[in-house]
Amino acid sequence: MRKRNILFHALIVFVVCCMSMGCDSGSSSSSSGGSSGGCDTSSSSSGSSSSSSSSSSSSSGSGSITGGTCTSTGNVVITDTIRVTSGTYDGQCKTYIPSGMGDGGQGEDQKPVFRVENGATLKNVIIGTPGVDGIHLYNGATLDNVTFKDVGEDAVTVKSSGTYTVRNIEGYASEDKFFQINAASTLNVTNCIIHDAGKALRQNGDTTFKIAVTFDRCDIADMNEGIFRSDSSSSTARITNSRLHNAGDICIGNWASCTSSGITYY
Ligand code: ADA
Ligand code: CA
Ligand code: CA
Repeated sequence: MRKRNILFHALIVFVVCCMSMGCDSGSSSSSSGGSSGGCDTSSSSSGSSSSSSSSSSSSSGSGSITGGTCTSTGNVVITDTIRVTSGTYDGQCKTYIPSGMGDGGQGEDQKPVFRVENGATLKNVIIGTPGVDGIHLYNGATLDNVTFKDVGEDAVTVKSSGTYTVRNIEGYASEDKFFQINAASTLNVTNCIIHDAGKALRQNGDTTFKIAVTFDRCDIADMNEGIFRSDSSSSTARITNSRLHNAGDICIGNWASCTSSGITYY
């Protein structure tokens, strides 16, 4: 969140909270296979047909860069982290708006909107304002078709070791980091749009564990610093088939290797 917008966003959240009285989706209990977003006030929105856009096929197999493809199907105000512990959680393109979970600034004590773990998948969600601490990932996970309207402290954090797949993702207005990597891990990102941030990815400062990161088909613009930053001489990063605009340095700090191919500039 850009600082000048904080008061405006606080007002908007207050109004949204008032408008959504009676729509209590704030459970912190775990959600698992086959579940879908709560606070469904539309009688026509059962099942996957309510998603305004499916992530399953639109961009696979093509060279296009679309990022997230949801158009919001409604707001869900949440008051605690939603845990996805197995299977697939389909947010049906609803906009998840945190309340009482942080202000979306640079404080490190904010809650994530979602926690996805143990190989589970989160798909078809829009993260509203404030973006708080985004989405936390543990023990391997997949994100598919996620839009961050206004990134908070950061967008996606890898919290423990594993292999992570992120596809069809986009986010805006990150004051500092988009991806934050806090454990030895493999992260493969395809079809991303990251605009207006400090850096697209940061391995946690002063850590020397190994991460292996790939970005393919990404559109990255307006980074204050650059794309990949690490202090670990054992980590690797590669970006391919992507378009950059005012994106700073591709590689910052220490890496075992940090490479690119198929890059265009606009
Ligand atoms: C900063 C902070 C870390 C951790 C990280 C994060 O790098 O120094 O302790 O909180 O942010 O996960 O956001
Ligand atoms: Ca941080
Ligand atoms: Ca964080």
